[in-house]
Amino acid sequence: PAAIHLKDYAPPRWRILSVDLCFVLDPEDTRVRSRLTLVRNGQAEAPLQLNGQDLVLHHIRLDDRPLQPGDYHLEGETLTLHDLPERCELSLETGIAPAANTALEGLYVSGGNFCTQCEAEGFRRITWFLDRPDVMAVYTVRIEADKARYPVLLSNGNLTDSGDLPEGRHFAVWHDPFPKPSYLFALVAGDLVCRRDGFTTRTGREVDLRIYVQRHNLDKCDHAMRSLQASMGWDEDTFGREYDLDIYMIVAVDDFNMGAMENKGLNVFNSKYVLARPDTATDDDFVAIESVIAHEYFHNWSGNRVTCRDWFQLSLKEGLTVFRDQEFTADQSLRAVKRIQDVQRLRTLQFPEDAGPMAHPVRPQSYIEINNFYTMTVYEKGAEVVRMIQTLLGREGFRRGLDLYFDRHDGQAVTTDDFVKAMEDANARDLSRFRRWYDQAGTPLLEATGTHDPETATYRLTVRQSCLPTKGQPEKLPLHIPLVMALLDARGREIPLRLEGEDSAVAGERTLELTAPTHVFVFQDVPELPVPSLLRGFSAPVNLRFPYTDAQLAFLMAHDTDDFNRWEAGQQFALKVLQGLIEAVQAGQPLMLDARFAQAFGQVLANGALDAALVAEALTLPGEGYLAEQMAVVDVDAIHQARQFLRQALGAALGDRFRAVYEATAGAQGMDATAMGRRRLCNLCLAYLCASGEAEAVALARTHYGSADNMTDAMGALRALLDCPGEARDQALAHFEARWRDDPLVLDKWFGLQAMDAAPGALDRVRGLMSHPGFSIRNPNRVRAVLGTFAMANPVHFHALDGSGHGLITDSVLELDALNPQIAARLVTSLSRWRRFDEERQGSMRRCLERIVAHPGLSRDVYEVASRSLD
Ligand code: HT7
Ligand code: ZN
Repeated sequence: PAAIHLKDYAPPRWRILSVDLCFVLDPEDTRVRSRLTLVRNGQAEAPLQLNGQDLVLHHIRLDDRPLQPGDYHLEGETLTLHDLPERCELSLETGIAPAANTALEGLYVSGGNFCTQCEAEGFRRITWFLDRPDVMAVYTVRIEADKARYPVLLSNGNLTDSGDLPEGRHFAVWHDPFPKPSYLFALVAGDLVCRRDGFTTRTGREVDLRIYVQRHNLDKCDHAMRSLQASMGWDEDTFGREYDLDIYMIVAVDDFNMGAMENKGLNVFNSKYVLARPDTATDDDFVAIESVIAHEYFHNWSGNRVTCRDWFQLSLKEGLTVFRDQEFTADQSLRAVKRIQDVQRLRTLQFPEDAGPMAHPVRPQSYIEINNFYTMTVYEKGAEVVRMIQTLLGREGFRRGLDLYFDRHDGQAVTTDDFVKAMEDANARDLSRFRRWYDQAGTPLLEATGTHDPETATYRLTVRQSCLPTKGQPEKLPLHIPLVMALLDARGREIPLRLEGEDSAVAGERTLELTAPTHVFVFQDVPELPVPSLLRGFSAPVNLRFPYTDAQLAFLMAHDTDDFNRWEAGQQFALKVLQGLIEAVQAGQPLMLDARFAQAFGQVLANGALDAALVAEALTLPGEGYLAEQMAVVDVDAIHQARQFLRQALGAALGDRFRAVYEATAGAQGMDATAMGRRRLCNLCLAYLCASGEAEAVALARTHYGSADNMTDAMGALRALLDCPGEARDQALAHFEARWRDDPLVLDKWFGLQAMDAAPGALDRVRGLMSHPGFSIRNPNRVRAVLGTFAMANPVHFHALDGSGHGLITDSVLELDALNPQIAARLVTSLSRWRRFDEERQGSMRRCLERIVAHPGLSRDVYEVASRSLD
């Protein structure tokens, strides 16, 4: 398949001013009648070329004149018409089969209801169209369907008409006054009920808010509704953005490829990000729902009102919107905890992507299948790039830039350059070097060293930036990097900072701007050797190296005035300890608990002044994936053994303290951030106690499960019991399955828990899960729960030396590819980084990738990931 390149972008040769659509819904044969008002946008001879996929063309008329096959050219996925007048109306009738659509793109059926997913290029599976984001049109949509089976008929914008039709059918007409690209089109029809509420905007307009779900889920919508209202208020207060239609609808569906979709006025959501009751959803689920609801709502401005010119600009809307949702969540809870979680996600998922064969810049240069570029780089690194602009310009400057961006480009399809230009213009700043962040792949490395001269009372901080080559980018240019830092004295106080050449010192932290390969900063009036606190709040998406001693790390763990860096010091200390243990495992030496680390760890546990959520983060050891990233050759077994040993040893050495904190935090009530923090810490203590192997701990976990009145504690107990094979664990798992077998979202948790179980026999367990009556390869949530979890969260068994784990995933990829290429391609990424492993595993993974590439009839999606991985 051919690649599409950013350098080949050309404006559309035709524009579509308005679209009238009429859907006559039928699961097997839906008819879509469309009437497009077209105007030429380029040279007179330019033909009109419309995109279409898996469509049956029934009729075609030009300005009400029926066309014959000779009047147009239909080849592959393109419908071409020559010699059209300057302005014309094209009418088409196409046939589609939603019930047979297992790819979940275009119009499909989920739970017996119709729904659509058009981003990125799904609209072309509905009708022939200029299916590209820089073609924006006004839509009027009529839907006709059987009234008993599909009582609810929805599309974008406002309802303008509805009524009954003969033979038990009915219709609805929706009009969206805002011109939009086709990827924001949506239609839903089905047997749904809605939870209604309202929101009064800051200018006093009433917005009707509706969440549509299946009837049995109506009691799980309160949290989503509150989250929506909070998001609307926050976007007005924080960024001055007000909602623009009279109605905002959300529909929850069970079969969905991603999290949710921001269609104008009619968001379609994976039900996982809508439905929640404290007994069915964990605290993490509640937080994720709030964040995804906010994300999709924020797109109304960052994505819908101002959209992308082409799909290479995807981060224009996604990076900015992730940044906005991160800020929203930070304001609803503890900012430092949110930052820690976002950075963990970036490091464990985005950094590896940026170091592997799928590495690409935030603005990619080419793709074969755009669906493969909804990546951690475009979303999360894109958000970091926006965050760095805020750090460089300050909050007020950033707000000025964003206001200018929205004013200047409202109703347009634009580029990331337009975004940066607005930031520059509103602040009279030059961000030309900063722009390289959009084009350069790879994670930069900052190597810092410090020397103190007591004679002159100066501290020299030297910082060098570099970045390893990535595919197609052998040489990296220096980037513009904000480095937020402070110097701490022996009592942990921030030393006022005065750089050479400055007249006066500034209290607290400051932002150093790195633009060259190396910088030397000389701080004056520093009487004693300070401990530097660098990259505070993770001010740039980079790896930082500074030669801290264990004592300095323990000092920062206890004293750093930046909460993020206090956590980071603990992580770096834990990393050093774990690396030592991994080496000991590899050398066959006995494993010992590092006393200084255990002491520092115990002090955090005993520090009653800290917020419980922050303590829980500090006591969570770096994950196996992050540890793997730090090794030259990944040794999954040694990593697992070392980490399990440290958990067990800490659990045993600090058992009394864990027990005391467990008792002190147990039984937290409510869904506020404080209660959630307490539950998190309580369940973490339980996990350490169980890891210690004490029989008493198993009894405690059994009681914890039995008395849990919420899903967070029930899952906390089950996770802790995973470490304790035996009757208590088996009984709890069996009880959970019986209790929740009719709730798919809860049952996904049960599937996922077992897929991540590292005990021997994992492959047979996963095979067993795949033949469980509740397993369906057609449901993306279930596939992610079983196969996604096994491949991503069970490294010891996924990378079993005999290749059985790789083989299982490969078989599943090929089976899935025929049904849902997007989900299949996601699963292939688990094999991408084969070069990181020992020879045997490399061979096994490479052979799997070769088997995939050689498979006849492979999708573009899977081909692109597998072939790039082998390159
Ligand atoms: N903008 C949405 C992306 C999305 C998507 C993309 C490809 C295929 C299916 C999809 N579903 C949703 C989601 C978002 O980032 O807000
Ligand atoms: Zn988004």
